[in-house]
Amino acid sequence: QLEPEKINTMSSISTELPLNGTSLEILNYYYDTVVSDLMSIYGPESSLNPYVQMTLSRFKTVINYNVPDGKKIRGTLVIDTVRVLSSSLNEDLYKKASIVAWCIELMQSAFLVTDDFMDHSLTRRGKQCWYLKTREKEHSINDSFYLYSCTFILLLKYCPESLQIYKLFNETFQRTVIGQSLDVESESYFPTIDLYTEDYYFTVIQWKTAYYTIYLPVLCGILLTPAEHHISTNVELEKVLLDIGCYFQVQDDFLDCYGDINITGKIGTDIQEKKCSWLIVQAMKKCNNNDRQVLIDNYGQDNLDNVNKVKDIYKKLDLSNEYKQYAQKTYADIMERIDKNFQQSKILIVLKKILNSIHERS
Ligand code: GPP
Ligand code: MG
Ligand code: MG
Ligand code: MG
Repeated sequence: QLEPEKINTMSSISTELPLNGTSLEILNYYYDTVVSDLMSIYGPESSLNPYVQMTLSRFKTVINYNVPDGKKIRGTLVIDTVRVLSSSLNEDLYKKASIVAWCIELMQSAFLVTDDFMDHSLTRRGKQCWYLKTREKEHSINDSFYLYSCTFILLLKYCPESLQIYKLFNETFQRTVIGQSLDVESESYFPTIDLYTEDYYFTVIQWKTAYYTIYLPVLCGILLTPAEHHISTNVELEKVLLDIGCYFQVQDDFLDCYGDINITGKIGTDIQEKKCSWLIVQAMKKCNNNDRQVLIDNYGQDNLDNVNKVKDIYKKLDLSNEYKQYAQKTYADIMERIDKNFQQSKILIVLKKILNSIHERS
């Protein structure tokens, strides 16, 4: 049974488009439009087969539980990009950008519903994971399909002319699925955890996280801005966006072990799940033979004692400090590349804004 008080209805959003508000306020303004479009796609409620109506109403609950409560980093990034690049901002463009932004948030929620099931997680955004809320866990697979299918309904309605955006969504979706497969199959490619490599790690996170988290929103923002301001996408831009995305996932791996659950809203499972996480890759680089054996014996076991033994080694190796150094260096390196390569372009403002907001997050 769902707890009604936990279902977000976003009832406090403004009734007028907050043109001078933050990108998040603009995004939130269009939430009701998105939900009502999705609910009326098969015709008015009165003419609908009652069973289908019942199901759509259940899917409304799925959307309200899984979509609106996140930080919406990806969604706001689309609007931020459009705001920086376009000099002829109008209500139509804001609406289009916001709908595309919600499409990314819908895709993200589809990923999270499935990811939490696959990772045996318990909480997400401070609430129980969706697969623990459905009558049977397996129903969440279909709910994830539903959430993803919403993106194409909305893209077709609001961007019928943009084949490029469809292609980008589809390709990004598949890249993420490939990344997720690498993530969950790490154990079959590397029989013991001391064989996990940094090269493998960065391949996994680029594919499972960086494309959909940073590359997709910024590219959507670029594709949505009128042609006269068009930024040509180039190899260096792609590299910087993906590297920011990888930094984001390294941080996510760090927070899986060291984050405050009240802030992250999720309880980490990377150690139990034997993930090829940034922390274990660093631990393997730094540890002595004794520590290595303790890690091999205890990593990947769903038991608090085993997990604590792994955490003790992380502490002994001072991995939080290792992370701090990595974060400072990565931030400085990417900032330098942004300054060097994008001085002539408005995209510089977007890139610095994303990098700074990620660098500051906890
Ligand atoms: C982040 O991994 C990657 C995803 C959420 C992509 C999932 C892709 C699918 C095709 C299902 P994570 O497990 O570290 O994220 P979190 O820490 O938020 O659970
Ligand atoms: Mg997960
Ligand atoms: Mg995962
Ligand atoms: Mg994680």
